[in-house]
Amino acid sequence: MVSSDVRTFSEHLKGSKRIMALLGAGISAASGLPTFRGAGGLWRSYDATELATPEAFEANPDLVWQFYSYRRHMALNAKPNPAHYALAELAKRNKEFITLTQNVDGLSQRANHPLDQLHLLHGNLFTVKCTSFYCNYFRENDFTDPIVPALAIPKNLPEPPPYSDDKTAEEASESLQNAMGTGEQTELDISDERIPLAPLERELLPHCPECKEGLLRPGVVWFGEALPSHTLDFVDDWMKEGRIDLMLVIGTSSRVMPAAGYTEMARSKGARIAVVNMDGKDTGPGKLTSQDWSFQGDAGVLVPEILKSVIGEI
Ligand code: BV8
Repeated sequence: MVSSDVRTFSEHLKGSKRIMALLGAGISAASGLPTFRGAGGLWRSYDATELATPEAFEANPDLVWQFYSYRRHMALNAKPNPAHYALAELAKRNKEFITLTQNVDGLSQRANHPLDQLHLLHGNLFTVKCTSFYCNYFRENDFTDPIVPALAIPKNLPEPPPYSDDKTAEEASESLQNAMGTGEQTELDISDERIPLAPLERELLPHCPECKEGLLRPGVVWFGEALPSHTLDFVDDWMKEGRIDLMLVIGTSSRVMPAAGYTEMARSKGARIAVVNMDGKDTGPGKLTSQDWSFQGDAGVLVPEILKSVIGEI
């Protein structure tokens, strides 16, 4: 029977050197960022995993950019939570601890996690790169929000929706404003599918300043794209260096591969597994045993708690 005993976990943690953490969207939920599956994994009426593909970008670069511009905006307005800070503190105290994050929100970086111990499996919302085949332009730490004026989060509804016979444009717009409760001039929540999104002309989207032709895209790994080879190689080499004492699996549904596969690999290198997840059923691939731990609840609360014996109060 898997344990939820913080005391036995703390004992093992204090005796552990080679530790790996795999992070998912759940660690940033406490910072107010939606997970991929939290709301059924939807963004407006789209399955987020369907927007995070090269095909979606090819077909509708404006819609995909509105999805990413919204997530950049949300991430920039979010703050790292105690779980991000706790892992950063553990990394500062143990140079043999590495964090693999599936998240692209930049919150671990903003919690001052040592960057040489933080590995981004799926890229970063704040890296952008050119999509022209022959152009290698990219830039990191692009925190401009919006990245281009056309992607600004609207503060009021676009042109009144086409009105039906029995309503004037003003009446139609008023009824939509009322439905949205957006009388005052605040940012609209464009993740709400009731907000009409105006299609954007291609030339209004971010373009490459180097080749002048290519559209820029978010520097994230889309479904169907390979993960960064330097990251995969680093993790493979780190795993080969010897036995792993502990694997922390925090806030992930462990559904996305190859990231989720690292838990089994760590287990095969002797790691005891500790899962932190709001959903007690999301315990990752493979079966947890009595040698492992499952802590159910908010990572923002639990992670600093279970690491306290080594990092002290966060
Ligand atoms: C590749 C960046 C090959 C973009 C992302 C093997 C088997 C099956 C499928 C595949 C396979 N190998 C490859 C695939 C296909 C695919 C895949 O895995 N599909 C899935 C859907 C089945 N994988 C790929 O395409 C990968 N590429 O394999 O390439 C290749 C090789 C050579 C050449 C060409 C190709 C690329 C995958 C990367 C996709 N990009 N992100 C973006 O973010 O927009 S993945 C994206 O979704 C996130 O980064 C994240 O990784 C993932 C969502 O997962 P989670 O983070 O776990 O989030 P989720 O919402 O699912 O779960 C949240 C969890 O938190 C839940 O458990 C919840 O209970 C918990 N929680 C909620 N609140 C809290 C909490 N826990 C604690 N506290 C809380 N408060």
